[in-house]
Amino acid sequence: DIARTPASPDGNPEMADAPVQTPAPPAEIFRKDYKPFAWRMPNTFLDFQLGLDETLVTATLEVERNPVAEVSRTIRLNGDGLELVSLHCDGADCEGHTMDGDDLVISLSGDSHTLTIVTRLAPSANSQLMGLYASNGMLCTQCEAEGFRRITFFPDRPDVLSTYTVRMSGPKALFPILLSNGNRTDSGEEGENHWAEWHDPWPKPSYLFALVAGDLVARVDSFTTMSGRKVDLAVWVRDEDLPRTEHAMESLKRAMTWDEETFGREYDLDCFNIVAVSDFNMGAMENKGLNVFNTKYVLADPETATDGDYDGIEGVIGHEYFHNWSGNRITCRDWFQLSLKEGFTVLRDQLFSQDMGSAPVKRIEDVRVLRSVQFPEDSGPLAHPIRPDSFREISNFYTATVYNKGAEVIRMMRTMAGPERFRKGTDLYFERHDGEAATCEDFVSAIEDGAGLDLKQFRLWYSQAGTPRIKLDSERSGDKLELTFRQEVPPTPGQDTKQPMVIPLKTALFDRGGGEPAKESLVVLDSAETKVTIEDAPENAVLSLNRGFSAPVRIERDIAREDLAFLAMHDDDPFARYEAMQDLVVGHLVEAAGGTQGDNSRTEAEDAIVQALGAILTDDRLDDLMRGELMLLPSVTYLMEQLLIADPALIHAEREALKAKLGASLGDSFKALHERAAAVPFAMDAAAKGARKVKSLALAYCAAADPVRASQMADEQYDRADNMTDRQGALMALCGIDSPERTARLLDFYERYKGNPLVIDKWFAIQASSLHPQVVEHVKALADHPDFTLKNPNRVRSLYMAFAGNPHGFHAASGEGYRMIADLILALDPLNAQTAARFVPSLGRWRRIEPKRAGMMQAELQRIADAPKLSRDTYEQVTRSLG
Ligand code: 0A1
Ligand code: ZN
Repeated sequence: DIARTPASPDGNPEMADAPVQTPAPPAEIFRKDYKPFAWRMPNTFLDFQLGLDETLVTATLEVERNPVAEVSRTIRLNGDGLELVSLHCDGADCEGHTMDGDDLVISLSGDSHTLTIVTRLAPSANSQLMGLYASNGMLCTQCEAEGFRRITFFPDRPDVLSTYTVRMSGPKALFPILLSNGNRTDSGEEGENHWAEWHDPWPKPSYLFALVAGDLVARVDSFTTMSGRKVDLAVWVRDEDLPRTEHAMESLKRAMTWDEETFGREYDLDCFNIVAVSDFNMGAMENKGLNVFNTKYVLADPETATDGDYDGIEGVIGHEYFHNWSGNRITCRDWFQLSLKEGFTVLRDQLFSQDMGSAPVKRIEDVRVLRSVQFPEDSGPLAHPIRPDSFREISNFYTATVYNKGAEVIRMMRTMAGPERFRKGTDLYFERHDGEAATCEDFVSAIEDGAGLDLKQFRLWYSQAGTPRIKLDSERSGDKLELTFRQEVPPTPGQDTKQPMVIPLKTALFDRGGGEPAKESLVVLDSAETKVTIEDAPENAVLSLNRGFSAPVRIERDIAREDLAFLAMHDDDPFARYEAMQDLVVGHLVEAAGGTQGDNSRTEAEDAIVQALGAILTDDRLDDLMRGELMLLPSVTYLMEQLLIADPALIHAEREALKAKLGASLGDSFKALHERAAAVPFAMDAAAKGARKVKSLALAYCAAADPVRASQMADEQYDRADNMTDRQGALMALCGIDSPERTARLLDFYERYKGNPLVIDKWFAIQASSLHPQVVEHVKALADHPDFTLKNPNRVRSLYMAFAGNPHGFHAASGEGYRMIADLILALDPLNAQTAARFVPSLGRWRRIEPKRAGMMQAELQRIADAPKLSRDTYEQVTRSLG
């Protein structure tokens, strides 16, 4: 049984009063221990008597023996801090039942029974935002991964599928809108109260259950599917937010069309509802027919949302919608298979966004996220395979590895098969496993059979953690170029030795003499050492490698600076061009921060970068969206990843110095670019979005070189702004400069947007991520601001995630940054364990940081570990991080 022993106290009101004991460490659960559940749950009826302070839930569960599981005389129903009001079995008092921790274990003698369970919930007191909770006067649920057990006793595991019928009733004045999964089948009024009944015809696991009740209004629309069925669409928000829902609705319709055209997937209910809530632990949730979203991924208008926000909304709306097939119609057998739905759905949302906008730019953005978030995870104490082997708290495994590396792994299959054969593979997967709770192995086999690939060795990507390193040596003999690729997968916690992986690398050879580039070819590495010979290689051949980032690996090779500069200017693969530019900068900064660079070499490196960037600024073959990518310097996190032991202050200082040098050397070009971009009127097309992107980047370079003059430019950009992208860009530049304008503009921004929580989040985040010398003091003061609260995850993240990602604040030499994050974790843990635990990884990087800071980080982790009462979430992350 994969159900496990109960949670440590997590702030549930019922548990808060329990006597304080030293809790046993939470149990570790293993993938290998999976066993099917002994019972089936064909039909589930839920009746909710809704109230903000108290909700009564009557669950009527049909249970019958599962013929393919071991026979059991009991049924274990998971609970988490539940108050049991009554329990009946087949209409009579149920005698044979016990509590095992939070779980309810009931003796059952026959082959099928009906259990009736009444539980009492306190939604307003639910600060964990899991199960049923109150947000802004409305009620909503979050059940993935194990939140349904906070609503009623149930086999809360994804392989138990049931057909749900939900009735809910409550005061009409408080909850005029009543929503659940599937289609509404009936409704009525009873005095002050009203009720609605919903039926979801598709059997689903409990984590996809949802209910929403509140005073909401909808933007409605409709979509006709490819087989001609009409689907009613609605985006539900609070009244004042209605004008900001157009983009979400348009994104939804685009996603529905795209999934039909690209994956042949059609929607399967009569309605599709999206609800925006302001208190939410994650981005959004794919509950069947009733997606619940963080307001951040729904609400947008040009005045309050940036271009990045617009893209985020399109991507997340797509992601949740695509889950209807990759996640809901085919779900996961157990939580170890999470990447089955998440890796595949991330790939689907990435391809969707690629098709909706600039494909190369989207690819570059996705790789940037992977390398700055997932690569550090893969090289640190929390490294795990995309299909983990064990966990204590599943919420901790909603990671960049499971999501983003998971997507890369499936993308590699697609690269090896080509899009048409890949589609045959996914068609077979959907056909074979529709209606099932499947495994990653099922997915790989379907792709293997449908696409005609041999993925035997490729499966290692599911079991081995760590980012493979490829070392390339090349040797010329006559006209031939001999390439030797050596691969190595570094050891990770619990995995000391690794086997060679299958690594598809797209390559092309360029002739620096000006000849045509050779046709792109795919080199597939599958052994520790692979040799490739290129015949008739031109004298000045330059190899372009891992084009489009065809494999999520690190490449190490000796390549001349001139060759990189050549690729940065001429490679016809946009990603490779970006990569060459990054490598040029990384090479210099790593040497500079490592102290291994002489003066001459520094000047030469800087000159090469100035020259390459100068060419990029004026290259009229580039569109501005792409130009913006090429202008970005690698992040400090990414740079730190390149060093075994990093000094964050040194890296940050060198990066800022380079920015200033570039700003000074190319000052005129930056100003000209800024001027040209400022003249482009506001629109949502690629050209205008590109102009806004390069505008704020040019401003940032100018600010690094000449803060006083740039202050004026920023001031002007701020004043002229008719959209949030420009206004935020200007404020970010101003925020790093110690000047009177800074204070005035921050005040202006606050006054302008004080009624809009999402924009006030930006106000906090801009200050917490600023380059200002006093950023630590600023963040401390902001924590005492009347608008700051630990109760809203968006607000917490806007201040503290931004700060934890600000190298210059977080890694302050005094250790104050570390202390602040540890204090936050301790304060937040009892309120919202999931969100608290997400701050641990930033401290967990200590082994890769210079000794003085490492000691302070480790001490803060230890201080958290020593706290008397930690949630399972934080306990697991802290103990793994201390290792
Ligand atoms: N399945 C969702 C992510 C998600 C997971 C857990 C949550 O609980 C707070 C919420 C959302 C997705 O991939 O979008
Ligand atoms: Zn997802």
